[in-house]
Amino acid sequence: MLRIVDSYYVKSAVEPADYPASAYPEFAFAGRSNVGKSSLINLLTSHHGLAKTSGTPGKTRLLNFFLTRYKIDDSEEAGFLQLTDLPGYGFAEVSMKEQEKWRRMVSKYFENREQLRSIFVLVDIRHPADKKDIQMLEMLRIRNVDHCVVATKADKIPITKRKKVLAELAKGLGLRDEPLFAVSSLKNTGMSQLTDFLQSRL
Ligand SMILES: Nc1nc2c(ncn2[C@@H]2O[C@H](COP(=O)(O)OP(=O)(O)OP(=O)(O)O)[C@@H](O)[C@H]2O)c(=O)[nH]1
Ligand SMILES: [Mg+2]
Repeated sequence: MLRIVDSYYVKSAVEPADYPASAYPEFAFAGRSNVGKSSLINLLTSHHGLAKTSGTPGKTRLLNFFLTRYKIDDSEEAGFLQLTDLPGYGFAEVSMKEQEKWRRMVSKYFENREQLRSIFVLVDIRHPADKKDIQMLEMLRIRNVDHCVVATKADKIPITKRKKVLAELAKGLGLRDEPLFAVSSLKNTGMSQLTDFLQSRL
């Protein structure tokens, strides 16, 4: 099992020239504003406050890069991987111009980041499949970027209903062979599926 043992904020950037120069394997977190991207990064790294979280959607406007050190099973040997917190989309009060800026920033990232291993696309488990999420998945498929879908805030749905809700979500999002996980950052559930997924993509 993979465990993240240390994590640091490296920098924020918009343009590829400003991305961190290191070549460690990288994973990014995408999803609507407020879906829980930053909360999930904090939980995966066990580093409260690493990524800024907020009840106000649209806080993260840049690509935020984090460097982490991980260990596997009982091995003393450590490896490095990077996590990127992507700015959220679908925030109602954002102008067309801002949306276009976002689209350009994110597509450049997908196209230029060579060490990018996979994207975690986060969707709120309570909401039916959303057009913006479907577009994000299309954006990744077209560019051949590996990804999985993470249904967040699973604590908001009774466990007895979860399977049905996930099946509907998978159908609504048009998932093919993409893995779908359910997690709760609040209750700290589902995390090992995500670290297993990370490990499988290293
Ligand atoms: N109930 C519940 N609330 C959560 C969970 N994860 C995050 N939240 C709450 O959802 C809100 C948004 O969380 P963030 O992690 O800041 O969301 P984000 O996707 O980073 O948002 P942006 O940076 O605006 O794109 C916060 O109020 C969190 O406390 C969860 O698993 N369960
Ligand atoms: Mg955030």
